[in-house]
Amino acid sequence: MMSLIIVLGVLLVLAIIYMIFRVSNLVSIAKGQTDDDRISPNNSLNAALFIVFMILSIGGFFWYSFAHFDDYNLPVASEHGLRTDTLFWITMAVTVAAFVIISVVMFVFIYQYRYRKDRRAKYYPDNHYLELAWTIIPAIVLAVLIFTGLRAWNDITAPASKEAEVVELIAQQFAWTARYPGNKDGELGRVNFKLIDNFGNEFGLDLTDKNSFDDFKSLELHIPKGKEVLLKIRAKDVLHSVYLPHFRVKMDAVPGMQTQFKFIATKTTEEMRRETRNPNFNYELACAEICGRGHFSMKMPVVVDEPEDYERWKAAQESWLKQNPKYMDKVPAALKEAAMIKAGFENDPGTGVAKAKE
Ligand SMILES: [Cu+2]
Repeated sequence: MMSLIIVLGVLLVLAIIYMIFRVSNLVSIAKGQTDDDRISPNNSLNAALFIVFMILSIGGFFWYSFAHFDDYNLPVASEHGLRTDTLFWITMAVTVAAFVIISVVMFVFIYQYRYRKDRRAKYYPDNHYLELAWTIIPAIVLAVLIFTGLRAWNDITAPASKEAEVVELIAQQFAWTARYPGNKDGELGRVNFKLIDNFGNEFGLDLTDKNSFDDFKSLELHIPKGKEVLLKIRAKDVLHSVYLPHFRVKMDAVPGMQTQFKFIATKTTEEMRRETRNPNFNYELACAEICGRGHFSMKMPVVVDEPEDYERWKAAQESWLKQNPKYMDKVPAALKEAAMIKAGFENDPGTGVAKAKE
């Protein structure tokens, strides 16, 4: 209702402005003024206003870009991030230069060649050299930008090395969950979306696969500094997007399809706290795809540790199976013993039956 009133109000104001314009036009015709008498003064005023607009908008553009530089240019903390940042700023320099030249020429021409009674337009049909120049130069510049960008993209998205630390990120409305391959086998267990249930198996973990026994869940993304990390990304409901701004990582999470991104973090959380002089600094993973009402809150804390601290953190994590011992029922009989060991259960000496350590 309120928005309807606002829309009606705006329409009314526009109608009034139009009526004033119409009336003043009719009055000047009634006074016997010619077209030139009416057009010329307004025309010069408009032309001057274009110059004012040009100065304000280009000045505002540069002022904002410099004054808020730190708000949109976060310190970079990954290896490929340095490369993409360099490419970004080269592209920015070229496009801003073109933007400023074209804008200034456009507004100055509007002012310079505004209507004047005694001026006639010059007939200038074409100039082949000029056309060749403005076709070939941008074509070469764009080709260089695109091919260097493509080469960087191919390197960044190339397959990860065998030694890469694999972490699975699962997106759902409106939270992120990480699954680590575990402390025993270092392999992610098989998953199947049909196995996802409401009682604990949020990953859809397939317990007939022995690699799944030691997998563990984390609500914080821990990664080591200086080591390649491969994120395997999936979504359980709608499109989401993994966005790690400090690492210049962005990759969509697509339902029914695994996507991935590999990168090397170059600064630990501690180092970043010192660099930003902010003792409360924390890396963050944010969802970068409007995925529903709670999209704004869909984020995950990220911790970058020294490799030793990372290994220590990993070793301290409890396997998912140990946290959800009822799923032992789903483990095939032949694998039960292996599952007990890998999941970190201990044998109960009293009964001789293995059971979860509380
Ligand atoms: Cu999301």
